[in-house]
Amino acid sequence: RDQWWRDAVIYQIYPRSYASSGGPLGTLPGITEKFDYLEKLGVDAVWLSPFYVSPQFDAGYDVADYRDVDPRFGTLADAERLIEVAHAHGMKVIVDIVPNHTSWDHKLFREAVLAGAGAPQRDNFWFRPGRGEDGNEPPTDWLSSFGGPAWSQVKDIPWVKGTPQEREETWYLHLFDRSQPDVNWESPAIHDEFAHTIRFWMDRGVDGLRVDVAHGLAKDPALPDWPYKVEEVRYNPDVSVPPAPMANQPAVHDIYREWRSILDEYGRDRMMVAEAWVDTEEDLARYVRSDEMQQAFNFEYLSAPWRADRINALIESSLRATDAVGAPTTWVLSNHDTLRATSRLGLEGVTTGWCGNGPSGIGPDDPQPDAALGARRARAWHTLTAALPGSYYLYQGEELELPEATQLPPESREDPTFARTGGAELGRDGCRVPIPWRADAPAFGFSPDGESWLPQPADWGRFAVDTQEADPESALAYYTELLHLRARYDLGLGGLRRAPEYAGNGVALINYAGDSGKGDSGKGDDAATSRGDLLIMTAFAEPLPLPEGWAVLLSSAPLEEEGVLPPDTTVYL
Ligand code: GLO
Repeated sequence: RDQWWRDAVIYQIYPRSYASSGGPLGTLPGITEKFDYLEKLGVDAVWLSPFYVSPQFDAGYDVADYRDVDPRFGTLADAERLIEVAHAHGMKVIVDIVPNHTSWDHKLFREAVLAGAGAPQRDNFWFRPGRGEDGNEPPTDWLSSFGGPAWSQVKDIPWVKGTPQEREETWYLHLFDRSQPDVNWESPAIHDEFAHTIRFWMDRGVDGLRVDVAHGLAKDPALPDWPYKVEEVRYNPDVSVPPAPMANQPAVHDIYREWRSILDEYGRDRMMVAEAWVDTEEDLARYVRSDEMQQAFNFEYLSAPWRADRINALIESSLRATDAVGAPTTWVLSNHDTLRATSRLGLEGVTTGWCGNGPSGIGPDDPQPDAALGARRARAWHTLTAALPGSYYLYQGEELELPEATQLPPESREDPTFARTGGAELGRDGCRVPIPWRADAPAFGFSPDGESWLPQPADWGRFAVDTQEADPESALAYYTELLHLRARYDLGLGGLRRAPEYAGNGVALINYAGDSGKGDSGKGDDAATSRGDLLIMTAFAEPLPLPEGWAVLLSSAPLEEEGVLPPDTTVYL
């Protein structure tokens, strides 16, 4: 079907933490074994975080060769086999493309450095002389998203030792780790490198691309000072700063138009989804115009606090912004960069962390989440989300209600954020702990060798897939049913209307399944909403005295007490 992504349930796999066929890191053959599990769960597509050749300073988001598989994860033949098996299970495959920066081990960066100051190869990246009398201050005051300055010196790259460059004072730009030099999209060689990469994976049958740091590729060439962190000023109404010279520059859109025309050569069923941290939903919608990408992650939704009025307003405004450009809305509550939803929702006043403001991790000395509260809220919010029209992203382990690992010892942490901030920011390892598959096996069945690159909490047997498969009341059973209900009623293609008659003092939305575009989403009244420590109550009803589909009710009190539930309604919370 064309435009399969419009209502797809897309499951994010973080390869190093999903399933291993040997050793402490997850592998591609390990993932390939799990497509029966994924099919049973009811996902339509998988998105794989990077598995390309990489020195792994940023868990593979530092790519040394975009067109080959890191031997730690397998071989190119393993990737081809994974794609084939996914397709045989009726699932699409999205791979990650990392076009804002390469690894410092990428051929183009090595060539650029070793060619020496002033060589044309240097135009592929951002090399600049330093400021100050001796040139020993960074060229601008920009900050790395992982902490510290966004510039490092050529002479400090480990492999320049013993070359003429070991005395070179020139700086290079890296918005992330110093091992991740930003590429210069003004350079034709960069366009060629990524066009080649996109064709390479499309030729191997990949159905879509997730574009990392999609807001960042174009920089204001004047490189004006800007001493903030992009992530900290996003969605933060308290911070008012001039526009970022390294984010959301108009020129990024030319790049996506170029890529879209490549994708379209392969037919109308290949897609791109933008990871773009921009200020407004209107800015985000510009990435999904008809000649650019098909989707962009809705991070404002993911960054929302636990308040019915905010969540409800975001549902409306998100639908309005994407409707205006004819794109599907995406709904996402977690990924490999944010605190796991079950934990952050169990702490008052904590939102997503890292990209979406807030702490990047939760450590042993921090206030610990109320696990039961967090899991209940996460389940309620997911249930609401699964009932919305558009595409629904799940991060591995959300279906198991895995919590953030909050007790990781400092020496086990690998996220560069931890090292670059001297431990002041914990980083994202807590949401990346390997999946528990079997309660009674070493490393909970993650690897046949009983190893796991991050320690798994000792009590994770209760979250293990086999434990949950044996329990009809488990989170896994619940999410499986949820995804099947969503599919059965075609909710992803539905339209929304408000149903004040069912709202009590909350908000009720009815999804008119299959009635796409006819709902009056975005035009609803501003009915009073509840706030405070609210419960989101979600009801499915079969039969429900409503037109079709189901009702989603946001309410501050149990539905029974409010007397707003139609008779014969099954309440799943
Ligand atoms: C978010 C990515 C993140 C990477 C970063 C650098 O921005 O998903 O995990 O660390 O982008 O590539």
